[in-house]
Amino acid sequence: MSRLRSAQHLLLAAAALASIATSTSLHSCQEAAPPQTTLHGVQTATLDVPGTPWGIEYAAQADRAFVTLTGLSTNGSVQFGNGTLGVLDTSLFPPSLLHQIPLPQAFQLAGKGGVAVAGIAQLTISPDGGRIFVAADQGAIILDAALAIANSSTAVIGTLNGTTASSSPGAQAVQVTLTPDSKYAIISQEHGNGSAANISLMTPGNLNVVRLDDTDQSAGSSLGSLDLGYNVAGTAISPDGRHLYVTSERYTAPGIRLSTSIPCSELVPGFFSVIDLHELERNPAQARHLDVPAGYAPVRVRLSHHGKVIWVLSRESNALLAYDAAKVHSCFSSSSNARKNASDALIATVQVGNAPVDFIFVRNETRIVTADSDRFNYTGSTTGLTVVDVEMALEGSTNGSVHGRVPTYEFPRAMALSPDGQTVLVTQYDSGKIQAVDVRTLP
Ligand SMILES: *[C@@H]1O[C@H](CO)[C@@H](O)[C@H](O)[C@H]1NC(C)=O
Ligand SMILES: *[C@@H]1O[C@H](CO)[C@@H](O)[C@H](O)[C@H]1NC(C)=O
Ligand SMILES: *[C@@H]1O[C@H](CO)[C@@H](O)[C@H](O)[C@H]1NC(C)=O
Ligand SMILES: *[C@@H]1O[C@H](CO)[C@@H](O)[C@H](O)[C@H]1NC(C)=O
Ligand SMILES: *[C@@H]1O[C@H](CO)[C@@H](O)[C@H](O)[C@H]1NC(C)=O
Ligand SMILES: *[C@@H]1O[C@H](CO)[C@@H](O)[C@H](O)[C@H]1NC(C)=O
Ligand SMILES: *[C@@H]1O[C@H](CO)[C@@H](O)[C@H](O)[C@H]1NC(C)=O
Ligand SMILES: *[C@@H]1O[C@H](CO)[C@@H](O)[C@H](O)[C@H]1NC(C)=O
Ligand SMILES: *[C@@H]1O[C@H](CO)[C@@H](O)[C@H](O)[C@H]1NC(C)=O
Ligand SMILES: CC(=O)N[C@H]1CO[C@H](CO)[C@@H](O)[C@@H]1O
Repeated sequence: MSRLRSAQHLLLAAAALASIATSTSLHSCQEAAPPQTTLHGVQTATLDVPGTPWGIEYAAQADRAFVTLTGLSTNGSVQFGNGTLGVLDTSLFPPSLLHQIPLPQAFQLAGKGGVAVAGIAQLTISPDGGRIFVAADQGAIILDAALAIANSSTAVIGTLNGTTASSSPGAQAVQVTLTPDSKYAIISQEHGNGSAANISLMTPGNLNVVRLDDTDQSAGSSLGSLDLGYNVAGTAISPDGRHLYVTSERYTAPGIRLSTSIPCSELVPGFFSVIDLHELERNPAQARHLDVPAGYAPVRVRLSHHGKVIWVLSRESNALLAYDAAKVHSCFSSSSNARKNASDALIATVQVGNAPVDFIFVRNETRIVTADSDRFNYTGSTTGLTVVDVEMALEGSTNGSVHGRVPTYEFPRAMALSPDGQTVLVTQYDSGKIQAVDVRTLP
């Protein structure tokens, strides 16, 4: 039996263990995470880059990757402006920075008109590999991938600006999600159109839906938005293309952690939403099926390749959560009761390191690696990459599911897996570095 097959059997077993797994309190708020075993013998190498690297993705073109270099970090706070798209040569270990494509200044201004701080954020590559969408300000910047690789001065081909004279979908776009047919760009607006700096002015985050032009690769028009919770963050599309999952860090505006001075007792938990993708394309405001509680500050969601497990990473719980997708879906697909309570869909919780903000599947989904940012820097806490054994996690094993921690620099933030599956690149936001990890040397 293949490891993956057996993982599927274990999923069934794990479902039976659900009541045991959910009895753990790991998904409540946690300040510093317990110390982890440091893994020795994992091969890593580091590249210094200018500014604060955030989003990172491998290009469809051989031996190239893209990274957003989002601003300059001075005294621990980021000054947005002069952000670029970096083009990497990944034939080397670590990769090298070939050149930087300047991005439009108008999309990286801070504190515009009393709304949230803004800047460039993560990047997304279109399914055909031809275009790059960089989330920025209240919209996105579109680049031609081949022209960016060629360091062409015409690599930026357009922008998406959801703001009109009468309405604004948001002020802090953090991620662009493209539908599998590339007809729609869904922009996660972390803070909506209110102020991120002033809780009494804060509005819920949302998904702003943009219909991309069929013939003009550089244009699109906003269809509308779906309001969600506060600090809308990660998204994932189901393998069958029917659902979009998206995390909201909190149910209410207050209850956000901005520093260690805000204790767990003042935080509010968050959730992930299940959204009907086809309805989102027609009538965004009506597309939300269900919200599922997901610990404190859930920031990332990703699906197993078969779509049966929904994995969620909760930053203020220091936890990786696994949900049985069929159970989640049964809560809104049952004809008798449109919205049942999905809390029994949680099948595993894994204790990871401090303030995890991204995760990635490696080794054919037998391992998950989390980027533990430690962004609030508790006394005695540390950054790192936690290596999780997926089978053990789904089996409900508390002790066996974590192999240990790979040391990193400051604020590991986003990760990408090379097409050959052998290298993970991790941006280190506060250190101006990209760390390369040799996947073959992980336990
Ligand atoms: C952007 O670069 C210009 C020219 O080097 C510099 O004057 C300006 O201060 C920079 N802005 C930011 C926000 O870094
Ligand atoms: C990339 O293009 C810019 C602007 O034309 C130029 O200044 C820079 O030297 C180029 N970089 C490389 C590595 O050719
Ligand atoms: C987006 O459009 C609005 C309204 O036309 C305009 O005020 C704003 O400056 C635009 N944003 C950017 C970054 O171009
Ligand atoms: C801001 O967003 C809210 C929804 O969160 C919406 O009701 C309001 O109309 C928006 N304001 C503008 C100016 O677009
Ligand atoms: C936040 O916004 C409210 C409502 O406009 C205002 O009264 C208050 O002074 C603002 N607080 C800060 C710190 O700007
Ligand atoms: C869902 O069920 C759980 C456990 O049965 C309960 O603690 C929770 O309050 C319920 N949530 C809602 C929204 O009814
Ligand atoms: C990964 O898993 C898939 C699905 O079970 C399987 O077809 C494939 O052979 C596996 N690949 C490797 C390298 O193990
Ligand atoms: C984290 O806190 C320690 C003291 O507890 C301090 O020495 C260190 O510089 C801090 N790191 C960051 C990135 O703020
Ligand atoms: C997990 O490990 C701890 C410390 O080694 C031990 O005390 C505990 O009994 C173990 N728990 C299980 C379920 O094996
Ligand atoms: C906390 C702090 O000192 N922030 C400062 C960092 O530097 C920028 C730019 O010089 C200032 O604007 C901040 O006030």
